[in-house]
Amino acid sequence: MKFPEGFLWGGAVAAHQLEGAWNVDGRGPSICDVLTGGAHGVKRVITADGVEPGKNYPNQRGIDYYHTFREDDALFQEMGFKCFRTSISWSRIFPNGDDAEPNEAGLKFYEELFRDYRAKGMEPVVTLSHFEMPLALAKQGGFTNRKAIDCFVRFATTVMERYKDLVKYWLTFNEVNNQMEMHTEIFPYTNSGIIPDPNDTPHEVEQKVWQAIHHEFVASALVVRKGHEINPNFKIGCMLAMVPIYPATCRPDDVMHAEVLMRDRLLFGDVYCYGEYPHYLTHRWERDGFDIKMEPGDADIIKHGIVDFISISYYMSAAVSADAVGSWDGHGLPGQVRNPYIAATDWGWQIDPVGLRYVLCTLYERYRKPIFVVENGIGMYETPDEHGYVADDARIAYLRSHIEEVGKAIALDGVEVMGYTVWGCIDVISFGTGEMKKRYGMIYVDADDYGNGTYKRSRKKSFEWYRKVIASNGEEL
Ligand code: P53
Repeated sequence: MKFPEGFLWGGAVAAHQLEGAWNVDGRGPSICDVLTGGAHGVKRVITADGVEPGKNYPNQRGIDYYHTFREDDALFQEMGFKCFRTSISWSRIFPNGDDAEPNEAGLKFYEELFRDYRAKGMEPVVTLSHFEMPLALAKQGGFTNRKAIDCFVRFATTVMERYKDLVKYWLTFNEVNNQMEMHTEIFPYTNSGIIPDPNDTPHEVEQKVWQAIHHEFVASALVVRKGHEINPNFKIGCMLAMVPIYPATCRPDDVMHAEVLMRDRLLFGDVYCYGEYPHYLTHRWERDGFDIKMEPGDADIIKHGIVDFISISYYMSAAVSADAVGSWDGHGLPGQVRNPYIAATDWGWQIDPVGLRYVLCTLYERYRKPIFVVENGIGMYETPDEHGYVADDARIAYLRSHIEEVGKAIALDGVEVMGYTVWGCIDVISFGTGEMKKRYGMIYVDADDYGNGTYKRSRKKSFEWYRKVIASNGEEL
């Protein structure tokens, strides 16, 4: 298995899932600070009016990385990371989103953080928006409000200016396509700051989501353009959650159903990479009676803000049957069925390494742009021994099989892959459930779902395994 020279091996996290320190040094509350902890099958609750007494808000604590980053980074360095992906918490820089001046303490924090990555030999890969809108902006409609474009572009240009010599790789909106699950409240909320309104009909919710998406496309394109002005060497990418959708059978109705649903992912790549709305989307808006407000210059902005590369998260695949659509309960995909050929995690995520090669091929053939796998990993329940050691063989098996498929995409299919970062390389708060016990790390963190524990870090078995993978540039799997 040959990986290219300079392949960016590393790990990935997001500010809201590990920094904690939610109300220090001038930081304003963000949308994730008012999300309660849930569990598999127990939804996280959005308390957008504020913090409610007696409720558990895990993102306010994270794993306290705000205070421990130097020591944690030293562990990443020990594994030999070539890069490290994190996000900038928007409300550390603009506490309310529309403040007149940025918060210097926040800017200083990320300057120290990015300097620390560089000092430890890790190239920073920075997500600008990873479910971290300032709560104050969400209360004004989030990205449904055109004002959010200006606020986001100002935030992005402020940090791109400040870190222009420290950061080269930027990602705009994390997993922007999650919100296509429009009626699962958490997705429009975390992608776009849309606070659920119980009075909205499904059609009204959908109208809001499409409007927000349009504003995000404009914002992203402006950021790509301005970023290249700030530093022509910047590489600015989009970020898609790539869960490929397979037809449950080769029955033509199933194939067509899967094809139509895949548009909900590919439409984002189409706009980011081709610079215009695909026909199937504009047709769908017209067909279904959506009225997306656009300003005269928007099409031109989108045309001239094409991304340099595509980044993806990859965890699982899905299968759909045209027959099951009628029984759809509004969660997950319409007609989603279990794939009998593959296993699933304890959270029901279907493990499919070949699907990773499949999406790398699909995206490269369609867009011909380099692809960066910026999230891949497995969430598991884990109990360490008395030394904090976890023999996480299942994680090693998961990562190995997925890295093998990345290698095949490079060696057999000729796909240009820039790098690979393991999601939650240190245990963090799960995004979907808010749990600590859904662990992804190669480093164990002694903390539970309610913030009890010593927060001590310890190396799992996968730590040494991944160190060798990186040291051998992927040859020793
Ligand atoms: P958690 C769904 C499908 C694929 C990726 O997720 C997803 C989701 C949302 O649950 O989210 C990404 O922690 C996201 C990360 C997140 C990670 O996957 O729910 O970008 O913030 O932590 C894993 O198990």
